[in-house]
This record gives sequence, C-alpha cells and structure tokens, in this order.
Amino acid sequence: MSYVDEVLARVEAKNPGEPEFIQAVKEFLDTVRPVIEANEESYKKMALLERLCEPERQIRFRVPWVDDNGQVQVNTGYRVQFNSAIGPYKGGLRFHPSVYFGIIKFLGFEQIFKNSLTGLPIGGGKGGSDFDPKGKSDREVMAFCQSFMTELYRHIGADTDVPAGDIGVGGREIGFLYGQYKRIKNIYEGVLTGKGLTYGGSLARTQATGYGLLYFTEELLKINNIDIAGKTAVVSGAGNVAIYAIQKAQQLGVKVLTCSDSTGWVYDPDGIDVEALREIKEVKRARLTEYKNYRPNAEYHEGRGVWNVKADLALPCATQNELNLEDAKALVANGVTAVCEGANMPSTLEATEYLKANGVIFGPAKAANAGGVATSALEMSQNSERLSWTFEEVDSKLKQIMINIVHNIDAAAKEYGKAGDYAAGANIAGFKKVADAMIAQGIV
Ligand code: NDP
Ligand code: 2IT
Repeated sequence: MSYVDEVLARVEAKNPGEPEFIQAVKEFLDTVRPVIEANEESYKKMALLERLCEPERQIRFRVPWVDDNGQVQVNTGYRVQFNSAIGPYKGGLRFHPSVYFGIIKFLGFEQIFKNSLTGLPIGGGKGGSDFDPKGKSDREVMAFCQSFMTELYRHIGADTDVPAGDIGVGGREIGFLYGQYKRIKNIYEGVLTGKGLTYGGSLARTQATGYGLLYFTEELLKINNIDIAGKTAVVSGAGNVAIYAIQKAQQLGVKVLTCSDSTGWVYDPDGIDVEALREIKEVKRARLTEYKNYRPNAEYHEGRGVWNVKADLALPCATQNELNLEDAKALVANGVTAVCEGANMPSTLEATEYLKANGVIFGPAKAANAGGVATSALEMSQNSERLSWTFEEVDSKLKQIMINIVHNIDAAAKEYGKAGDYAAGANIAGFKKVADAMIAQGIV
C-alpha cells in the first residue's frame, strides 16, 4: 500500500462519522500523490501526512444563553486550530444548525492550503456553532455571541488565532463578538477580521470573497484564451459571497441569471438585480420569495435547480456538496465552459471528476475563494500598523493576489505533469509551502 493510501485509511478509521472531513482529505491526498511519491521515504519517516491530517488543537465548549422568552438555550461551540506552520491560525466562524466537528474539521483542513496559496503568513483554523441566527432577534444574537466569546476569548489573539465570518456570521455577529472580547481582555487588538469600518475593519473585506472569485475566474479564463465579457453565469447562494460575486460579474460584463437560498431559487432573464438582492438579504434578512416584488419578470422556484439553467459559467456560492454528479451532467449537457467555486467544497468528488473529465475548466474552492481570507490578512496588516488603506489599495492588492494564485496553481499543475488540472495545482502549490515550513520546524 502506498504511503498516501495508508494515511487515507488511517484518517478514515480515526474519524468515523465525519464524512465531510474524510472527503476533503481524500480530495487533497489523491491530487498531491506526485509530490508525496517523489519524497515518500522521508515524508513517511517524519509522519508528515499524519501530522498534517491531525489538528494541532480542537476545542469544544458549552454556549448557554437566554432567549427572548426568558428560556435558557444551550448550543455547542467549536474551534479547530488545525495548522500553524506558516502563521497564526486563521479562518472563519460558521453559525448553522448543521455544524459539528466533521464540518469544522473539513473547513479547517481546506483553510490550511487556501491560506498558503494567498502568499500571506496565515495558518489554518475554523470554528463555529450549531446556533441558527435565522429568525432570532438582534438581542438574542448578541446574547449568543457574548456567551460564545466568553469561552472562545482564552484561545484566540491577534498573534495566536484570528477568527472571521462564514455562513451565518457577518458584520453584526463580528461586532458583538469583538465587543465582548475587548470587554473581557481589555485589549484593543485585531483579534477578528471582517470588523466594521469604525473599529478596525478593512475597506473591501465585505466584497472580497465574491470580487476575488471573479478576478480569479477572469484570469483563469484568460490563460485559456477566453474573454469573460459577454458570458452568462449561474450563481447559487444569496449571502455575502454570492452577492458580491454577482456584482463583480456584472461589472466585468457577465449576465448572471440565477441565485438561491436554502428554500428556493430565482431565475431572472434580465440579469439579477444586485441592489434588490442586497436589500432583501442584507437589510431585511428575508427570503428570496420577495425578489419577485422587485422584478416581476423573474421566476421563483421552490427547492434547488440553478444547475439546470444553461450558462457559460457556474459559480457555486452557497455551501458544501451543493453541486452533485447529476448537476455536473446537466451543466456539461448545457455546454458550460467553467465552474469556479465560491463556497467551500461545493462540488462532490464525483461531480468534480465528471467536470474535469469532460473538459470543463475547474477552479477549486481553496484557490477561487481565497480572496476573502487574503483580504482578512490585509486587515491584520492594517491593524498592526494602525493605519487604514483606501478601497482602491485593498482591491488592487486583492486582484493581484488572485492573479498570482491562478499563475501559481497553473505552474504547479504543469510541473507535476497535470497541466490544466487546477485542483491538483492548488493542492500541490498550497501543500509545498506548508510542508517545507513543517519540516523546517522539526517534530511538533
Ligand atoms: P452567508 O451566510 O452570507 O450565505 C450563505 C448562503 O448560502 C445563503 O444564501 C444560504 O441560504 C445558503 N445556504 C447555506 N447553507 C445552505 C444549505 N445547507 N443548503 C442550501 N443553501 C444554503 O454565507 P457566505 O456567503 O459567507 O458563505 C457561503 C459559502 O462561501 C460557504 O461555503 C462559506 O464557507 C464560503 N466562503 C465564505 C467566505 C467569506 O468570506 N464569507 C470566504 C470563503 C468561502 P439561507 O440564508 O436560506 O440559509
Ligand atoms: O472560508 C473562508 O476562507 C472564510 N470564511 C474567510 C476566513 C477569514 O479568515 O477571512
């Protein structure tokens, strides 16, 4: 049995009941085989892959809080500090009822290599809770966030571990979390990113993941001699990533036909109205059923269905495993040119294989959505130097980072005989830096 297969079997045996984590490890290990095989003996002796697949630290804690009826509620909080070889742990917090260790570990694992690809000094971590912010009052969200931070504060810090947003955690939640951290620690430091602009946040962080996804897609198409202008796109999701992906796509001359949330999806033949979407989701925190009130020509459908709409580009921006084999077949049948992942691990392993086998240009999540965390790292830099950069400065740095990522993953894929396999290129390029740093730092 090869070293990769040995480690994979060990990860499966050690992490039962965590299919998302095993999926992420499998996808990663399968594509980095050429690098591992070239160094098999030494990597095996120092158990490099076993160490890489074992989080440095996993924290799980009780989060009690009082709801608006005076009833005490209890949720579970998580933080997985996965790998600090190249910098302090960095990665978002997810508040969603589906959260458990398997989700947080897959996200933390992906984050290690994504953060490496940004070229900035940040390690990998992720956290969250099974708390569902949907339908809660602002006071309830504040009570939850304060209780969550009352435990989390002792594990994080500007040079230790710097959380940010993810599903269910946006500007409102980061504000409440930051306030409680500062109150407990009496330190005004950049311990979270995605902060508000009045208390240390960075311009362009809100837009960064979605904008970065489009800068990445534009460049990836360009190296394949395709111009993004004039293309059509289907987008899933209607949250932070989807909204700013749609906005930037439109600025680049792309017509975006769809968006979705967990109850249904919208088809707008005239192109999604971003301002309407922002009002529905960012201001009213309402459902997509409202979209028709703004755009009578649009259709609203219950359930899922965006991947059946014919378009040149598909940009999944909602959640893991939202694009399965059947969806991939529908996209290919409709002649899709490229799939670039805004969400984390939105395509199943079978879907990814099918898309690649059918000549679709595939931009993997850990490269395509790295613009969010890259801009978080730029927020950390601004906090350290106690300065704020202009929107244009941050946005141009973000764009350059995404362009560099495209060229780095393309080069890594070519170097290992996998030209055009950007998923392999991303994993290889992300891995090599982390592996070098781990080896240099000895057995820790
Ligand atoms: P938001 O909470 O802002 O939006 C999430 C969107 O996805 C909502 O439209 C939500 O619908 C939908 N969604 C969430 N869970 C499900 C589900 N189980 N089934 C169907 N739809 C679902 O989160 P973000 O936009 O921040 O995150 C979206 C994705 O992007 C995630 O995979 C996240 O990990 C990833 N990501 C986020 C980054 C960031 O900076 N925010 C950076 C890099 C990646 P509903 O409101 O109905 O639940
Ligand atoms: O998945 C991700 O990269 C994020 N949710 C953003 C993490 C961050 O630290 O900005």
